[in-house]
Amino acid sequence: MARAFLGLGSNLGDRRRHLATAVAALPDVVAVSPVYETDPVGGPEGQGPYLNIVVELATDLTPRELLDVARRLEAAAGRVRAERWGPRTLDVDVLWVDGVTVDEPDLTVPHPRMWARRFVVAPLGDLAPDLLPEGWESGVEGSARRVDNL
Ligand code: A4P
Ligand code: MG
Repeated sequence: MARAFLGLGSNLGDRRRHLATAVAALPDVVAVSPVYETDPVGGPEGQGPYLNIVVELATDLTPRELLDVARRLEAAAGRVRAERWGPRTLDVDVLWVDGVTVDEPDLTVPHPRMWARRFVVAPLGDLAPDLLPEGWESGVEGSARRVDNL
């Protein structure tokens, strides 16, 4: 059983419902972070703000199986991939699995950009402050405002 963290984000449609539906369908959930409203990082001008959360799992699933779950949930939310970092109903990223690294063309764990983004670091820090690297504040971009709980 490994501790694993997924990052979920939505900035299209009923954002809260997309997050809640995904969390309800995830296996092995042990904790859900507060909800943060965050300014979009990257992508086209003028896309709306995101709601972001991080979910902790205690799971026997491999990172590859977690990515399959993520893709299924994105498809179920009606996600259409138009442009990189473009607006989406639901994005599910595999952030971290204790003791595991993966470096494959379609799957990198830990997520390569996670420490540079406040929309990940803020909710992750609520669940697992032990994971935050020393001095993370200096390398993090974007804004995150804690709204409430899901
Ligand atoms: N992929 C590789 N490693 C992983 C992983 N650990 N978890 C591959 C999930 N996917 C991984 O992702 C592109 C490809 O990354 C997938 O096919 C998968 O095989 P995508 O979800 O199709 O497209 P994307 O999300 O637009 O691209 P990317 O590069 O994954 O973007 P990021 O880095 O995930 O950033 N701003 C705010 N405020 N909140 C957000 O949630 N999200 C993004 C997406 C940008 N800006 C944001 C937010
Ligand atoms: Mg993604």
